[in-house]
Amino acid sequence: MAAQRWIMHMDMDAFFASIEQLDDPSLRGKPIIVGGEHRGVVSTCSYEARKFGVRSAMPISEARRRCPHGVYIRPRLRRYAEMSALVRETIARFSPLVEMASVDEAYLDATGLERLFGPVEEMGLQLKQAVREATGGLTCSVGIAPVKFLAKISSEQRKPDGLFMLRPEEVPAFLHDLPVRAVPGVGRQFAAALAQMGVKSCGEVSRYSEEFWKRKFGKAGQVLWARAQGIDPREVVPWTAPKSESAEVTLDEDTRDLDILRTWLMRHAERVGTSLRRHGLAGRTITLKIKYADFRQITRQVTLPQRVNSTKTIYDTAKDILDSVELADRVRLIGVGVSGFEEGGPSQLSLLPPKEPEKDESRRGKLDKAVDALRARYGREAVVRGRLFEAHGEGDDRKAASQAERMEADKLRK
Ligand code: TTP
Ligand code: MG
Repeated sequence: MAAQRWIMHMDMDAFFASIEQLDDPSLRGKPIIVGGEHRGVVSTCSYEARKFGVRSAMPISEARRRCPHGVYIRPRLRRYAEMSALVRETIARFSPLVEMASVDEAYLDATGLERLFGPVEEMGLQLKQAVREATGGLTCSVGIAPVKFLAKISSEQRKPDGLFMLRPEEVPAFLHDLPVRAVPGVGRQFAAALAQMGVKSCGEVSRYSEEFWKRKFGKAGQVLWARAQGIDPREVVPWTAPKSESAEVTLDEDTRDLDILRTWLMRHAERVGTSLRRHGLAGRTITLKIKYADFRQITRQVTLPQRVNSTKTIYDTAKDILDSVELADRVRLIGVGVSGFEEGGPSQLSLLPPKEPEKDESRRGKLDKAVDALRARYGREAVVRGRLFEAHGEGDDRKAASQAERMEADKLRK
C-alpha cells in the first residue's frame, strides 16, 4: 500500500511584528504596527493590535484611528529577509522537498518521513520547536493535510503558535461547511459571483458537476470544483536558484549600427533587470554575447564590486563592454546576461535590495521599483525606457521617470 501523502504548511505568526518584538523586548505584549513604507499602509501588526481591528493593507491613518496607543514602526526589510533565510535553513532539515512560498511560509512534503520523525503530527511539533529555537523565540503555525491547499487552510486554523491536522477521513466533513472564500484562489469577486448563485460553501459547490463549473467559469470553475472535492494535484516544488538570467535576440538584419545594438542592450537590460528584481536576485557579473554574420561568437564579461539588478547599471555596463569591443563583422545576434548571484531565493522575495547598495544603485532601485509597479499594473509594454523610443541620445533616469509618469497619466485619462 502506498504511504499516505502528507503536506505540511508552515506560516510564521505576525512575522514582521514578531521580529520587532523579538529584537526589542520592551515591545512584547504591545500592539505593534509595522508599515508606512508603501503608500502608507500596514504591512502587518502584532496579535495585540489585531484585537483593535488593525489588519494588513489597511491605511496607517485608519490603523491610528483604531489603535491610537499602538507602536508604529517602519519595516526593516533586510532584517526580515535574514530571519526568513534562517527559517528556510531550519525547516530544510525536515524534508528534502521544501517550497518557500513567500517570505514567511513554506510547504514541506512530509510523506513517508515517519521513520525519521515519528508520526507526522510529531514532526510538526518538532518543526515548530526548531523554528522557535533557531530564531530565538519566533512562533509559527503548522497545518498538515493530504494536499497543498488543505494544508494551507489548516495552518490558519489555530493561529498563532498552532498546529492543526486534517486526516483524509476528516476531509469531507471539513469541506462540507468550508466557505468558498477560504479556498485559495477564490477572491472577493469570484466569491460574490458564487454567492449570487446561492453557493457559499464547498459543500454547495459539490452539488453541481465538474462540467457545470467548467462551462460557467472555465479553468477557475474546474479548479474550484476539484478543491471542493479535496483534490489538489500540485506537488511541493523546491526552489532552486537560477545561475543566470539573460536575454538575446537574433536581428532581422545583420548590422554594425551601434545605435541599433545599444537599443537592444537597453531592451535586454530592461527584461533581465525586471526579472531579477521580481525574483529578489542580483548579480555581479554582466556578460555581453555577440554572434557575427559568419556565426562566430564572442562573449565578454565584467564583474562588478557589488551585486546589481537595476536596469540602468546593467545597461551601462553592457554598453561599456560593447564600446570596448571592436566589431569584427556585422552582428547577427546580441545578448546580455547577469550572473554571479549569491545565495538567495523567494524567501527574500520583494525584500532584497542588493546588499549595501551604493548610493547610485539604490537611487536606481527606486526608479526601477516605480517602473516595475507600473508594469505590474499595466503590463510589460506599458513602460519603456527612453532609449527604446529614441534611436539617438541616452536614456537617462529622469527621462524614464517622466516617461513612466506620462504613461500613468495617459492610463488614468482613458
Ligand atoms: P502573512 O503571513 O500574511 O502575515 P503575518 O505573518 O504578519 O501574520 P499571520 O500570523 O496572520 O500569518 O504575511 C507575512 C509577512 O508579509 C507579514 O509579516 C508582513 C508582510 N506583508 C505585507 O508586507 N503586506 C501585506 O499585505 C501582507 C498580507 C503581508
Ligand atoms: Mg504569517
